[in-house]
Amino acid sequence: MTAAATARFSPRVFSGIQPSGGLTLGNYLGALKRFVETQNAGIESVYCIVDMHAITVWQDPAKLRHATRELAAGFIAAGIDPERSILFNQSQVSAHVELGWIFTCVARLGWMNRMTQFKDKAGKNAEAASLGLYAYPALMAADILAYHATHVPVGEDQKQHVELTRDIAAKFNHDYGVEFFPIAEPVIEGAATRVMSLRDGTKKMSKSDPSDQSRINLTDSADDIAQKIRRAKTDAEPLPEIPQALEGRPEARNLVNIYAALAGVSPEQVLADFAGQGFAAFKPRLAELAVSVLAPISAEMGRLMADPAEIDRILGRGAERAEAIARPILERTYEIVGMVRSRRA
Ligand code: AQP
Repeated sequence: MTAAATARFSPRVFSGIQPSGGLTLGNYLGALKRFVETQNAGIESVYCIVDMHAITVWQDPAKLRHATRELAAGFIAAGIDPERSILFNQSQVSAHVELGWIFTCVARLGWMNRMTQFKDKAGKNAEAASLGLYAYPALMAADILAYHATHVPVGEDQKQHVELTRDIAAKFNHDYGVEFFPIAEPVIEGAATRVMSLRDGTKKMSKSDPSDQSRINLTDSADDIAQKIRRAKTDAEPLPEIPQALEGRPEARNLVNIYAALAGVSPEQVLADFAGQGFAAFKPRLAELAVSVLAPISAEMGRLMADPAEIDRILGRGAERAEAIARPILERTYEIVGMVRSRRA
């Protein structure tokens, strides 16, 4: 963010994940792992399980409840401390939806028509997609701006939505002659900003991909992880010496990037260690590494999921803390827009 656009806002991070299925390695490397780093760097962080976004595509209610709790367990198992960070589910803080409506009235149809994720998710049958799926980015802008968040760590796929959030904030500030909302910055860093499907290196690894073989789930057993990596699509060439030589080899590049992100090293370093070796040698090492990182997270998720009441308590407490930040910002927004607010609290 430019210094001018955010100078008067203290740094605050907001990010969210949808409980639209189990967590994938893509969510872990592109989001969760980085959330933990941000929290540990001491930056005030608000993390949201965006259940209202999840229902833009129909969700089975029992599965949605389970996925929400499992996602909370995933956040905590990955290292989010609900005392230091604020962790809650979106539907418990109505400020998101209220501000979302105001932003639905600020955002322009032309802007929404350019959102590539809607085109990808709605596919050829856009007429049958929900209105919510189309309007989703306005709610996402509200998620971020209800906290006056200045930084939004996301994977590459969400960059366009954070840019739309900036446009909405700027238009609101301009239309009402205020400097009320910060122009939040997407933070897209690391070797795994876009983890690709194990079956198709040109497609994002996604929790809603119909093929379970396309992704590694955080709840997969060690055997499943090893088997999925063994079967991952690759080519017959050995690994090259430099990342540039992976051009035109999306599957190979993906596995190298995954290795680098899991090991916390650069892709250059991975290739320095594996150049000249084929996938028969590389895949077992990658599987071993993935299991060593994910097995403790998966075990901790299992332990937390044994006590859903405690998870609900954590989410409830997080929602109260989130509300305490978002409600005054929303009330001020109502005032700016010209709503009469005469009800006694
Ligand atoms: N493959 C990925 N690589 C890197 N980052 C990723 N993220 C998701 N997939 C990858 C990041 O995870 C965060 C949460 O994403 P989300 O669940 O809110 O929505 P999404 O991006 O639509 O993720 P999915 O897994 O593809 O969900 P479905 O299948 O429900 O659409 C975001 O920061 C995202 O960038």
